[in-house]
Amino acid sequence: MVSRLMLGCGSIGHAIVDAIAERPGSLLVLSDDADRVEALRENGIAAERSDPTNPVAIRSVTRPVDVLIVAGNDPEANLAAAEAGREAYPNALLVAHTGRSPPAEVTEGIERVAQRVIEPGTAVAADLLRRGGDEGVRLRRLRRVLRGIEGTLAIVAHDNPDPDAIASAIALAQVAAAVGCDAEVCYFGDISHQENRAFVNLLDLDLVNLDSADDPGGYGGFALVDHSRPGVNDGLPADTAIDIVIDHHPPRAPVEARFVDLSSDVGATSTLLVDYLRGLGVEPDDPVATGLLYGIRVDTKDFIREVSAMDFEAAAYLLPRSNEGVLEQVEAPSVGAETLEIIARAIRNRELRETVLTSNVGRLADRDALAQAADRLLDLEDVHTTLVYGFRDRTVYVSARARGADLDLGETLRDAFDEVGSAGGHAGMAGAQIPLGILGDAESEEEAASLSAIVHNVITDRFYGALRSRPNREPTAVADGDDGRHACGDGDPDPSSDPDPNLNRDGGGEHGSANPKNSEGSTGPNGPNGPSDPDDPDYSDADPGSDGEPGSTRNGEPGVEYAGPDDG
Ligand SMILES: [Mn+2]
Repeated sequence: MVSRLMLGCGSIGHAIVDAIAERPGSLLVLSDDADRVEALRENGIAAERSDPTNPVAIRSVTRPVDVLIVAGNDPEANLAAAEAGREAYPNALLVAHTGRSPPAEVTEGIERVAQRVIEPGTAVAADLLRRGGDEGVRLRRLRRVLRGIEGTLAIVAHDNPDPDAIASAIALAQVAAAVGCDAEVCYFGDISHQENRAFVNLLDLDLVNLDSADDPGGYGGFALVDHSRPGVNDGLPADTAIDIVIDHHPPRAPVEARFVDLSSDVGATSTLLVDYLRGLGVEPDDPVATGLLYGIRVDTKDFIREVSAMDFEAAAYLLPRSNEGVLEQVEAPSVGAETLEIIARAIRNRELRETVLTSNVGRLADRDALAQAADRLLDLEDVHTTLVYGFRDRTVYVSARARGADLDLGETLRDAFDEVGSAGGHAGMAGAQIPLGILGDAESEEEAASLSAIVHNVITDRFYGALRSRPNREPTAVADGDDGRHACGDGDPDPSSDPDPNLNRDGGGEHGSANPKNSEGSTGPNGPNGPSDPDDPDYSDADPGSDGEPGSTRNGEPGVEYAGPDDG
């Protein structure tokens, strides 16, 4: 049983408490906030009032501690708690949250004492579940089981294995080799699908095709990947003693093995294997990385089916290590390398505030990828709104998505960006463009980085500012001084029926971005998945006579534009 001690309990702490409440093992929370302790106790969580930054107070907890979790909101307090926790329990696995907006020295200090660091923006349940300490315990256990195998370990994929099963098996073989365990990747049945065959051939994988008539007794141990029971979807005798099971399918019957990882909150077993490789410090070789990436893509249907934050992170990790050329030969990829790179960057740079995710992808080669990134990130758990942006050709491009009808994104983006550029779209899907003027001529990496930082500040300040002043899409009420803007969209959750949003604006002095190909026009019957990119209205192309547009009049004076006051 894992014994966990939490030091400080902010919003991340609560998320972790919720995530591990159902898990085996114990949890005790130390906090100096009497109200918080009271609230936790009312919810049946063991909590004590004590100073979480005092080693003596921490040590006075009279039970063994396997995992220490530092989870307050305040960065400095978290650093102090991490150091105190490390001093009190030198051998415990220390998982520490940096707190909100941590200064660099806090992050560095925490990285010095903690084995795992939870950075802001990773507050996704599946993530926390693993990072909340269980992962470290799991890694040690897997290593122990692998080391204990005498002879050769048979890593068995399910019958007629798919890429996820094959990739997971070869990845586990690499993990086994790294800890000194000899392993063979095996399967029953055929690899019949031509893409799967090409996959095995191009990666030059060494797989053993077993026959159920064979006696499997020659192996020193058995691991099952991408399925969980011997004799069910594989050719092993049902009474085979299993050492390791790693699978992402919810089991239909109890699973018995010395090591079991059944994490059904990820889209692919390959994602789980990425976690083991990273956790154990095993750098995946080229076929393993390529195979795992392909496994994730196939199992999540290119990141649209049952995809989790961990799948995206795993893909982002694998992408630079994998051989894109091989995958291109295996299939005609429906997501190009460029697009995947933008999506990966969007994942890596994501910032999450409650349910709103923003991400700066920096310099763009392909702006169509923005819309796809905004779409995909909306699949993340607990994310209701996404805003992804980047820049190219002296222009910042913004793409945003929302689900649920309580926010009108088109209006929000107009509020946020019309003053400095042009914006359009409807409730669930919107875009904006902001000219950078000469500021956009960043040539060197350094200039691009500082430009990226400026863009980040401007976009997030304006967007969150607009969100605050327009928190909800009220079905009937019209906010003071806001007359007209809601007139057409009110109470109508179906964005495709919104007429041209620009007509909502009263023309006096304020120039709507009169754009004939705005998103409403292009969503029509095709809906959000239509062939045209609905949210990136190309205002400048469509409207050559845009001199009067607020955005373009400021073209030449970006400094003034960005230093200017926010929307009042
Ligand atoms: Mn699978």
